[in-house]
Amino acid sequence: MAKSRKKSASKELVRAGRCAIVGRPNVGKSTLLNALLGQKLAIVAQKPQTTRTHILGVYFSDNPPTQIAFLDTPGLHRPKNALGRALVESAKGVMSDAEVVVLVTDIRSDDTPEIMIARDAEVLDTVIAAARPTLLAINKIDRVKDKTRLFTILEAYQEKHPFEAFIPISATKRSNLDGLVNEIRSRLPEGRLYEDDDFVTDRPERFFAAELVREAVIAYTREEVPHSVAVLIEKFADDDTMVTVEATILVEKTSQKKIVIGAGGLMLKRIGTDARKQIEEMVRKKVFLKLWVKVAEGWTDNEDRVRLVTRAEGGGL
Ligand SMILES: Nc1nc2c(ncn2[C@@H]2O[C@H](COP(=O)(O)OP(=O)(O)OP(=O)(O)O)[C@@H](O)[C@H]2O)c(=O)[nH]1
Ligand SMILES: [Mg+2]
Repeated sequence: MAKSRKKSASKELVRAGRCAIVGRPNVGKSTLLNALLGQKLAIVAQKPQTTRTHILGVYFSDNPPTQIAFLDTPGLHRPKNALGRALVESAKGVMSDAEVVVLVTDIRSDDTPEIMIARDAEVLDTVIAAARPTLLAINKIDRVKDKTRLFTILEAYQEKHPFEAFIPISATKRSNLDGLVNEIRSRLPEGRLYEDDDFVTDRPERFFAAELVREAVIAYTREEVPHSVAVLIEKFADDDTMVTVEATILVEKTSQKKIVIGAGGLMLKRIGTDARKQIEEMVRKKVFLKLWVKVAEGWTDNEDRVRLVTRAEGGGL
């Protein structure tokens, strides 16, 4: 996927590097990636454990010249099955390769420092073990009226780990994202990562098509269903005028299949309509989307199936 950008002459040298975005599930990592890039790459949901694999989004700026390879990662949590273990391993792997780590946490209006530290205890351990320069981004500050409370929170986190900077942000309101980018940039080496300033991501459109179908399923379902869904692309055919996508929605139980299809197929129709519109926005063409629902009993605890489902191309079981 490419995006055109204005170019301007600058005397400053380019700084470039990889930046891992890590944190608990649902703190807003994917929302942050999308906000930083100004385009939707990663799917977002109100429910935890949405992101299943790392997603690259490259940020470029001419002023000052910067290339940051942001890597959104699955939420760090205590895994309960093979899928959970794959998610956590993926996030840890990305961290070990990054020049800078941004630990994202979120805040609610009545959170005390103690509550926040307790919620992040495992994540803090993981970040400490990664031993990388780490910035702390406190997200969702739009939910906090009294911002002076942030000082005691910062102190509590600083006691746990020597964070290099502390940046309160709101990913949805795009508050202070420049501040975050500046803090990351100043810690990156001089040089370039990419020759092509239009490069945004390395995964194919079919991967994002699968993700957009999954996002629609997650939006319409509850409880264990979002965690039990995988989407496999069977066909992705792009011709001059339209794109044909055929995908299988995989669930773990017959009862879940019934929920996803819905009475008279109504639910599947809504999922299909939403996903089709999103895919059309991505490919900027008309899309013909055909969906099936299949049961793969207990796939989330089967290492081989998890590997197939979380791999980059978005398809093929
Ligand atoms: N109020 C508020 N909500 C936010 C903000 N950023 C994200 N959210 C919401 O938080 C929820 C989770 O966002 P995601 O971006 O999917 O979170 P994530 O950290 O990627 O979650 P996983 O992929 O499950 O690890 C969504 O409902 C977002 O709209 C913010 O700045 N303010
Ligand atoms: Mg995510």
